[in-house]
Amino acid sequence: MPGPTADLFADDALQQPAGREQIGEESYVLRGFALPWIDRMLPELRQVLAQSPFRQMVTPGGFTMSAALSSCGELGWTTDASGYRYSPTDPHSQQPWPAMPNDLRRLAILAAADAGFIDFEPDACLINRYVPGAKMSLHQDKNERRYSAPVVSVSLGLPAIFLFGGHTRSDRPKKVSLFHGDVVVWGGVDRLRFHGVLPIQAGQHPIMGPQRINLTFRTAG
Ligand code: MD3
Ligand code: FE
Repeated sequence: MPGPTADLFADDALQQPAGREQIGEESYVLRGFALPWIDRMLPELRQVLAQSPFRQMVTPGGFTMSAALSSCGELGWTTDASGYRYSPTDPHSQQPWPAMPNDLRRLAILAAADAGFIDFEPDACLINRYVPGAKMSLHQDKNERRYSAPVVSVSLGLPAIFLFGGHTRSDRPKKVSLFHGDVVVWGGVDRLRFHGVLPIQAGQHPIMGPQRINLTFRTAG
């Protein structure tokens, strides 16, 4: 019989706290990580959206994106006929984007650290809103100046099936279900993998209603 110092941590499964799932070499789903933060996040999110409301953007190819977007932080992401880019101002108001609220920033930094990325300094938070039927086609995120920082995403509301592809568009993506309160951290060798979101299924979330909101924190500048 093992003694009192039996090797509790010999089992690999015990090395990772329950709720952390590795989905790539340097990517992790932190199940429910944001749940204790929801009550602080939602009023902050509401304030950001009062200043920079969701809008549907048009890609350089002339397609209207089905997800509606906003941003907060020093930089926000926009797209129009002339291309994709980060900008310090909201093109609608021509004012700076709303500041990144404190709790949102702290949550992103703690999640990054939990996945092993210490000293994450996000300067941009993109906010995507999906109504049922909205999706995001496979793409890479390449507008950030450096790829050394991870991307942290927080899922709120209706569930989504996230597509986690490879380094070429034709690599068959893995499907990962994401639920309200889940946080995902992507970094290192996974940072430039293709990814997307399948069309959101109709439904009602008890807190968020008939929508999914995704926040992605990045170091863009
Ligand atoms: C993996 N958003 O805003 S979050 C995006 O659920 C975007 O709204 C999706 O893709 C959403 O660009 C997915 C996850 C995400 C974001 C950036 C990544 C995953 C990533 C960058 C590299 C690898
Ligand atoms: Fe993306």
